[in-house]
Amino acid sequence: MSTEVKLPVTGMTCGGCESAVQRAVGALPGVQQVTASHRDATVRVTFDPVQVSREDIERKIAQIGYVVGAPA
Ligand SMILES: [Cu+2]
Repeated sequence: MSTEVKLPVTGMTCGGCESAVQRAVGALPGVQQVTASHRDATVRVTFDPVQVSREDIERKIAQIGYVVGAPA
């Protein structure tokens, strides 16, 4: 079982930020693939919704200092 979401994420400014997000979200159980883009301000995540929720993923991104949601 897998589903994909594309989250708007503000605050990533370089490849290092992308790596940090990919590492943190990728470490969650049930996350299969993470692609972060600071240019597009998006994080695309493929995950098993039985093991992890979109809210869990959003919480993890916020924990490491980025803002989930479009810029104001
Ligand atoms: Cu950066």
